[in-house]
Amino acid sequence: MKKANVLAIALVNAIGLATLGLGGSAGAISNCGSGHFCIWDGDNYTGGNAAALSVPVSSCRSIQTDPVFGYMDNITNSAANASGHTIYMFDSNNCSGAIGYSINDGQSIPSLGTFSNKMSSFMRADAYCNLHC
Ligand SMILES: [Ca+2]
Repeated sequence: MKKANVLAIALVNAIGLATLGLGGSAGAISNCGSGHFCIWDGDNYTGGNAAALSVPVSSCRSIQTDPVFGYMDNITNSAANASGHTIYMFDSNNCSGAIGYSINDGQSIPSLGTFSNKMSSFMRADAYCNLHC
């Protein structure tokens, strides 16, 4: 299972935007594979950079230090959540500091507004609350 996830991530990265699809806002969540948290550097699920990320069960995932997806640090402007869980996004690395944005499962956000170009890490809300709430 873990190897399959890693392979899927590698393929998405290699194929890039074609895999995520850029068919406009209507396709945002349908183009984000089940179990993934998808981010784009442009508003409305567009732009030259995107990623479909696996979501750790209980730990923070830092974009800033990610060997594969480090290019997405501080450039995310839109997001879709097909992970099956509410996700909290953070401006800081390691999910430290204030929660910058919350996105529910099945939700697509065409513009992160004041949180645009800030996301550096993310975490499942339930896992975060197990530690901090
Ligand atoms: Ca940041």
